[in-house]
Amino acid sequence: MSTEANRIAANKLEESLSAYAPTYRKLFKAFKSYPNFKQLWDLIFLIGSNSIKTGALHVDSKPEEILKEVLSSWPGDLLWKLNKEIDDPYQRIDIAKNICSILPQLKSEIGSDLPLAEELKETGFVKLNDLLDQQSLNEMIRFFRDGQYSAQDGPTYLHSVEDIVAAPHSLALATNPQILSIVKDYLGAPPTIVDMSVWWTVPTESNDYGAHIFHRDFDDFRACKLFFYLTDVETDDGPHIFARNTHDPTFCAKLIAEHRLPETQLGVLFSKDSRGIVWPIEQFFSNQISEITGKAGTAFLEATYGFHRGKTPKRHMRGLFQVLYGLIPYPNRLDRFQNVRIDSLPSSCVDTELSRYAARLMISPPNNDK
Ligand SMILES: O=C(O)CCC(=O)C(=O)O
Repeated sequence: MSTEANRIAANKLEESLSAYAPTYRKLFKAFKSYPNFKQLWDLIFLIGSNSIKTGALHVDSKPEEILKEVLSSWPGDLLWKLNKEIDDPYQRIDIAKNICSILPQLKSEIGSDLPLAEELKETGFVKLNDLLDQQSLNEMIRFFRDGQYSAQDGPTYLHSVEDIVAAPHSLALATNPQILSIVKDYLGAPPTIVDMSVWWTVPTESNDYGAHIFHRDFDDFRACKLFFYLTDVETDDGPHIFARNTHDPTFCAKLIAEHRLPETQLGVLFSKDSRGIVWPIEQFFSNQISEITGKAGTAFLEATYGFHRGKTPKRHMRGLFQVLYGLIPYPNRLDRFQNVRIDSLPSSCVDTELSRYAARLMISPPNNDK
């Protein structure tokens, strides 16, 4: 395009972005108190204009396309930083609601699984049964056992995301209609699979590995994870540990009041990922904490904004498959999937609008449908 054509197109786009301003205002309302709000707002217009030049946006692009483009550029990075920086749990809830209000409304084909979603909302945890038959489970375990690790982090050995997506049944699990329906109800919007991981944790004497210290995850303003064991896990085999209800600031505030602690302690309990806080989490939440043990194939959904950790295995190695569901495909998440390209969901998946949306970061064409 000539410079003049670029300028005209940019002006037109700016006009059309202005028309969507109320949507963006709604999204960024909750950021108003944050000093970077103005910068974020300006960036959206800048990105919108620049995107014309790269051909990523057209003057008649739909609002969802504009939003995707905008979120996958600088403002997406900025949002990511805000997500990491904003500690106030009530402000986070407010922001999550605003984000949900502009995401597409997709129906779950099997309807809502309300009791399980309610349990997840209330306690931050819900157990799932019979996700894979024995033969499928064996196929999946064999694939990872015979596969190559691509990285090591402390006592954990990780598989690449490319291998995980290629593994038998992994996408069928990640897009399981019951799971997507529960997660959709929990998030308040259709879930996006923003990460998948598989790791093996080997027995070790040391307890000072980061994921084995109680912490909160700041993956998105609202997110949750599917955990799926690839080995039998008893108490000495590194079970996952969760403190129920600790994702909920109202619950934590009530407990603080019951313990006659100052209200300001709530801020301490929700500060950053909380790994650094000197707080007797084990004692304070003793009634909430449980180890999740079970056979290979044991599965649960968890709001990992609540306190959780892995227990250091002392006996057998533990295999864990995880899917992270979030609201926003932040740029760093897009990077995770950049080498993963599938034409469509494999035949083992139930192909619905919701499952295609959830898996869209890995479905071709690259860079077009994010
Ligand atoms: O290994 C575990 O069970 C801990 C996992 C964890 O901390 C996480 O996924 O954020």
